[in-house]
Amino acid sequence: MQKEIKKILVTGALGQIGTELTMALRDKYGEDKVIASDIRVDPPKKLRKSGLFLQVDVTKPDTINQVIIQHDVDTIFHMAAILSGIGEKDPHLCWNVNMNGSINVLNLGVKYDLNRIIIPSSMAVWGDGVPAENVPQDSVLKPTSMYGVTKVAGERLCDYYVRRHGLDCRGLRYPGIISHETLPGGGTTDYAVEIFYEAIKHKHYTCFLKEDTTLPMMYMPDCIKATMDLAEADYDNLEHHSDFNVAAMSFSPGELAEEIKKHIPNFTMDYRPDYRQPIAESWPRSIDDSCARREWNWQPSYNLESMVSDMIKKLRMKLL
Ligand code: NAD
Ligand code: AKB
Repeated sequence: MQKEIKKILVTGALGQIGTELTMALRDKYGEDKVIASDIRVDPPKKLRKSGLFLQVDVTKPDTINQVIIQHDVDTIFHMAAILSGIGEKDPHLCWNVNMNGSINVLNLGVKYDLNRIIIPSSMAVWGDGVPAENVPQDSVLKPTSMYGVTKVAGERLCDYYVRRHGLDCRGLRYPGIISHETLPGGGTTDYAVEIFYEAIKHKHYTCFLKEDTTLPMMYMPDCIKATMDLAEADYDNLEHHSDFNVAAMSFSPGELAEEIKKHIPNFTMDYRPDYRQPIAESWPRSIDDSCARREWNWQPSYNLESMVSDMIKKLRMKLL
């Protein structure tokens, strides 16, 4: 029988996903059951007021070790990472945080026989040799970015710890995540968040990807649901562990701009592709997530239309 989740540590809790995940975990398990941590020490008020926040650098195993012992942590949601854009500018930092951070968390998982560890992966695991449409669960993994290299190695590492140590480690390959609470942290899909801020504030956005670059994307409520549902899924039903494909919608910058124009008719967009264009071109246009649907009943709630409408409503309340 699977053990209940009792005390959670979230690493990278000040990031785009970590901030909203921490609040959702506190709602579900109780405010005193979820410790937020990050290398940064500037938590937003909501996160600071709702529970404990600690500074933890995941490249330093002693600091994680101390938190596990002092607070009786049994489950880690490991969200600390360096994303694709910053990773290409500083590949060494990307390798250090993503690989050493993950192996530190996994080693402590074995040392303290932790209940469960959730480590996200990304669509960045794909590169040369995959079909552009409906890339299957089990496919060739030849990423061309340093971030992608660390994500493939991270998945293989987690599955190794499952097999070798019997550690319950789970992960999903998020597509680009769109949200209105915390700005994204330096990825290739960040345009799909920045565009909303600029459309509402200035009615214009200069996009760093080409107009027709279609990528898989997901709205934050679905990302949080996927992460928490996978964490609670019955272990015996899981054939995969660290590398679940998950999908929700796919669109290009041009298609996103057209959808935004339905709400902001005078919005305009131009295109100035930069170093992130080749990264985006190395990723597939759409993803087959049938294994996640079969093994833990994954199903997204938002499509392009409902995501855009909700983003504009929420950001108008925040910005105007
Ligand atoms: P983010 O960049 O917004 O946040 C990462 C957080 O990690 C930041 O708050 C940063 O301060 C922290 N951090 C960096 N170095 C650290 C260190 N040494 N020790 C502790 N904390 C450190 O990232 P995110 O978007 O929230 O991503 C969370 C996870 O989801 C990552 O594994 C990422 O690869 C994955 N993912 C995200 C997306 C997306 O679109 N946001 C898509 C696919 C996968
Ligand atoms: C990035 O663009 O780096 C992330 C990701 C898809 O992993 N959003």
